[in-house]
Amino acid sequence: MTLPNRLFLLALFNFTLLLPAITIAADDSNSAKQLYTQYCSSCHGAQRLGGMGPALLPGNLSRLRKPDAARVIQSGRAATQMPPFAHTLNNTQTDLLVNYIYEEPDTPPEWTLTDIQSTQQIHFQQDQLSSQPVFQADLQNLFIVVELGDHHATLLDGDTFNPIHRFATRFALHGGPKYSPDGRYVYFASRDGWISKFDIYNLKTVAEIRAGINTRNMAVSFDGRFAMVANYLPHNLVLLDTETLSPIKVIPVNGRVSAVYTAPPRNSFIAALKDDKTILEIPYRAPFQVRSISTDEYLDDFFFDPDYQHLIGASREGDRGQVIHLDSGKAIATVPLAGMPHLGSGISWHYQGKTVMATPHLKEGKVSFIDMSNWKVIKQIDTLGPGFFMRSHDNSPYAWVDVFFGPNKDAVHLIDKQTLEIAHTLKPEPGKTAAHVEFTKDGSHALLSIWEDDGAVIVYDSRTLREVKRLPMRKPSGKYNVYNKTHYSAGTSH
Ligand code: DHE
Repeated sequence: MTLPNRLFLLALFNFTLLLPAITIAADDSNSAKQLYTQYCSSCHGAQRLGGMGPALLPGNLSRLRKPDAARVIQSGRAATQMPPFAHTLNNTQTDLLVNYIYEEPDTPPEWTLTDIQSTQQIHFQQDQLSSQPVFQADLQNLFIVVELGDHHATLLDGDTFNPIHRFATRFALHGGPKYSPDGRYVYFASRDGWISKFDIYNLKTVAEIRAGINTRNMAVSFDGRFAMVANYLPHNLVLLDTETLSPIKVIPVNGRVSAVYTAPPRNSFIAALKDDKTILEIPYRAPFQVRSISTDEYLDDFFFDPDYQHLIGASREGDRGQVIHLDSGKAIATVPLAGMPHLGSGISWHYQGKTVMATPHLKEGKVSFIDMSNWKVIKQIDTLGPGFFMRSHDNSPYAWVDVFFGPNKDAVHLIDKQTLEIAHTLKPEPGKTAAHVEFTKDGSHALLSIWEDDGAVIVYDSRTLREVKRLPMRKPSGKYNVYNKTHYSAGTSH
């Protein structure tokens, strides 16, 4: 037998040995698909794009570990329509389903302008609703508190700290809700791409639309007319008319969008991409022409100086930030920032005659302070662990930073804004995650989340640090004050 023939037979032999495995794998995938069609598709959609239940695609499931997904299938999910399947599906079938939903679909899912339009729901016409609020409170000192535990939000009176109204939201909201400039409307984005418009004065969700399959965040223009939605899937930005949430334009981009923010002095939206070294700027006026700025690094996370002249961004993998002058599009500085700075959570304040920005780090227990006039790191301090969120207020002497990750997740540091040292460390409820602070309009009180399913929002007197009130809530995450957000207060997120 010639050598090529022998090699061919050997290959055939090896292939025959592999055959049963391949057949079993193909059977598995067929039966997994059948199981999916039989038990899951009516709620999660035939293409796994979501329906009454969330989308079941690898990108949408990236924060859920496979064993947890198996547990949800077997036991159901509290506070949702997801029933337990333990009596219907055995462990093998459950594992088949889990593996199936974590696999990329054979054909990449699409979500076209027509798909977006087909999901639009106008629950109430704006002119049918009163322009006067149906409750009494300082309309500028209201808070929206997002409760992730059972997918609700609470409207809170920022003077009395009494809840005014609690309402259902879409599943898994993420990112800060955005207010209209007058504070009457608040817009929410869910990880599954649903954008909801809630009329605070009338306590009603007035319009909804699904702008993407896997959404990062959204921004609302300074004049309140437009919303821009940043998506991971599809790879695009979607511009909406805020009145009805009708889509105006779909802007395809190269890869996933890291985030989009509004830049008020520039009258534009600014976005960066995770898979393309590019910043995009889109003005708030038709034809919404996109300007591209090339960068040296990928920008997973970014922040702006107060007048939106510069953007400081960093990649998740890198050990430095880069500063881009937005008008010229040129990189003007590199900032040494190892340990994954969470620049999106950055805040700034006046310190020794200049503006200083502070950022926690997601991989190291430290906070970095950067002089925004020369982009030098002027100080780094150690914390009890990596932090996620930072907040302050012009009237507060402290910048609050949580210790979101690790054994000290129950601690919160208060950094003295003039010494840049930790002045106090609070442990609001030992053993329970304490995170995310937001101030009242006048900065007199700070509201902090006990980020647990049986959690709470704790109201502190922001000077004496005395606990004033504790409101039980279901895994409260972010809290957003109307005045601070609509006035782009330097101590809060934008
Ligand atoms: Fe967030 C804001 C990105 C994981 C809770 N998060 C943001 C924003 C971005 C972002 C870009 C700013 C959007 C805005 O407000 O317009 N978040 C990311 C990630 O890349 C990351 C690390 C991974 C991911 O899976 O997306 C991530 N985020 C989380 C969580 O695991 C958190 C803790 C729980 C959750 O909701 O999923 C979480 N992110 C938040 C919150 C905000 C946020 C509460 C708004 C903060 C604010 O004060 O404005």
